[in-house]
Order: sequence, then structure tokens, then C-alpha cells
Amino acid sequence: MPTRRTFLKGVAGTTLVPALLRAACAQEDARPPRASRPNILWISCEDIGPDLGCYGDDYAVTPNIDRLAREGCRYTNAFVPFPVCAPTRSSIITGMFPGSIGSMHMRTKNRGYQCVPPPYVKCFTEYLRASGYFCSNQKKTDYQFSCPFTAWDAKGDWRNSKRPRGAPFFSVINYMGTHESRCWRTDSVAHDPGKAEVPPYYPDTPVVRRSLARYYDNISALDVFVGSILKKLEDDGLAGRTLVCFWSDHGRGLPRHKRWPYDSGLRVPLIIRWPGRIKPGSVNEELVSLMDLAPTMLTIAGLEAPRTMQGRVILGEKKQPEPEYLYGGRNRMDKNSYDHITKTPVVESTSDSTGRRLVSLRCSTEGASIGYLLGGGRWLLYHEPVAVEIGTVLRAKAVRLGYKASSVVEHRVGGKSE
Ligand SMILES: [Ca+2]
Repeated sequence: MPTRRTFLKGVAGTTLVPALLRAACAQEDARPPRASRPNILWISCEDIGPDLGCYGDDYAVTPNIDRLAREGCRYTNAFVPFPVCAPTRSSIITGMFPGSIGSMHMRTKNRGYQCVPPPYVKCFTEYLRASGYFCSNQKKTDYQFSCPFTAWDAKGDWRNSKRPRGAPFFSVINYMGTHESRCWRTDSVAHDPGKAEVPPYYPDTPVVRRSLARYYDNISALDVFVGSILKKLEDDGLAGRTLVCFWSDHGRGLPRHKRWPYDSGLRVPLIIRWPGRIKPGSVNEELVSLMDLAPTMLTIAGLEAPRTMQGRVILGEKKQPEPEYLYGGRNRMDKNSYDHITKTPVVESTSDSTGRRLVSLRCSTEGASIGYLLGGGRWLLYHEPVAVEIGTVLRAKAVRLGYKASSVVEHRVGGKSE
């Protein structure tokens, strides 16, 4: 009978579909009884540091999150590997450091390319799903690569009608209301700007104070949202057998926090409630990375984490020792498109010995394919000078695989060398 290790090895191989089918069948026998497989609910949010009442922040109004901490464990040294959304989210979903899978530049989405992780890298939810978990995501992905169709069953939460009756679930609900873009409007704030604590690296001005008040207003709205999700879980009678994990994807969406690899950008809140398994009101001071969540979720679901995962198991029977260090960093921020746009081709025309006009094209982006179009014809790959009539209009553009195409250059062929 295949073991779980051979199951994971098979999933990570090149014969993915047959391996998944074989392994999924094997899991019906090999996996632990269903009762030992907890439901898992992640409530994630954007762009906040541990600026919550339960972390000792008196300015924050967060009764629901504070209650979650009283019922679970509050991690005081939780960090993300990169201080910005997409690289960190690529790390959370794969259990890998962004710099080791090519996802370190912010951001690939809408930039015309995506990162290509090593072949053994998978979204950990692919393993959960193959083992029988119903996995739903509401709804942010932002992984730096296109989300594979094998990663999620549906959007929404555990109530989704696609969930098989009785199947354990893994649901992620992401709250966008604390994103940095929601801090820009400061015309009306509920928190008293005069009571905001201004960090020493900010000027103490009304604009700064109102921005901080807005930031905390958004956290209060997040808290209401968290309370509604937890109530929904309780209403469904699931709170006692569901692990709840609350986290933020990086620090404050304010200058010197988000995008910067100081504690202000890398340190995040992390609270985990697991009834019967985690002592209520406990505090964990270990160094923990959100990259650790992937292998941790797999092991508490009764699976083995692939050895290639760089995160560690922070919870449960397979818990691994605290590391001496965590690694964090940053790379390009919102600038990487400059290097991934193909350069526009250069057009030159000359005459050959018979007086014909010959058009030559070249592109300074190594490896780019140059295409040309004559009149109303078709785009063709350029490979040698093209003979044309004087007055012909030639259009050209280029593209390198994985890059955005260049802009189009238009050239009317004249009678002299150009
Ligand atoms: Ca974010």
C-alpha cells in the first residue's frame, strides 16, 4: 500500500494526473479517521501589523479578535518573508521562500508574465483536496503564478453547496478593507487623531494623525467582519471542531511599513484557535513565519509535508523546533515590468545590387521574435531582409517568450538608404 510519503512524491512527479488518481484512492485507506481531521478556517486580512487590543494596543478597538486570542494562541514573533502582498502570498500557498521560487518581484499579475517555480512546487491545497478536503477561497490568490485548477474547489466558505456532505473543509476568507488603498481617505475618521501614537519616523502633523486614525478605523471594521465570520461558524455548530487561523499578509499599509523589510513591514499578527488542542489564552513567542502555515496545515490534516517545503511545522504532533533565525527580504517593488517588456524593433532599409529595397529588422531584446506586416497581410516571423516596393508601409513588433510584446513601429520605405 502506498504511504503518504510516496503519495506526495507521486503528486510532485511529472505523471501528475495518474499519480493523483492512484494516490487519492490509496488515501481512502491510508488517511486517519475523519474525526481526527479538523476543519480549518483562515481569516486573512491585508496590510496590518499587530496593532490589535490583544497585542497591547490601547488605541485599537478589536473585541472580536481579542476574544479569538483569549480562546486560542497569540503569536508574538510572527513574520512574513516579504513585506508585500504577492511575494508573501506565493510563499504562504507553497511553503517556499519567494526568492527560491522566482516570485520575489512585486508583482507579476497584469505585467504580462508570471513566475515559474521549480517543478516540485505545488500549492499545499492541492494536497489537501486530493486527500478529501473541500477547499474554498474567498477570494484573493495573488500567487505570482496562475492559480492551478487543482488548488481550489470553489469560492466562498464551508457553506458552499459544492462541499460533499461531511467532508472536512479548508476555507480562506480574505478581508480587503484594511488594504493600504483604504487609508487614503481621511476626511472622516472615528478614532481621535489626537490620541494616535505617531511613530518617531513620521512628522507629527494633522495629515499623519488622520491617516493613522483611518488605519485604526479600518481595523475596527475588520474586527466586525471577523466577528461575523466566527458567529457564522458557531451558528453552524462547527466552532468546536474547527481550527481558526487569523493573519495579515504583511505590515501596515503606510510609508516605511509595507514594502520595507523592517519589523514594521515584516511583523504580523497571528492567532490560532484550535479547541481541545491549543490552551485558551496562550502566548507563543517562537519565531514563526507565515511560510510555516503550509506544512503545518498539511500535517494537522494527517498528511506529510513535502521535504522540499522550506516552512516548518509549528503546531500539532509533528511540530518542529524553533529556528535560530527567520529570513526576510524584499526585491523590486512595482517596477519589474521595465525588464519584461520587449524592446521595439529597429527598422533599416537599403538597396541591393539590383536596386531593390531591402528592409532589415533587429531587436535588442535577446531571444525576441520579430514580426512584420506588409499592407493588409499577415504577421510573419522576420528571419532575413525583406524585399519591398518603394512606398510600402511595413509594421514591425517583437516579443520574447514570457515578456510583454513591444509597441508597433511603422515604416514607409523610401528611395534612399535609411
Ligand atoms: Ca497586502
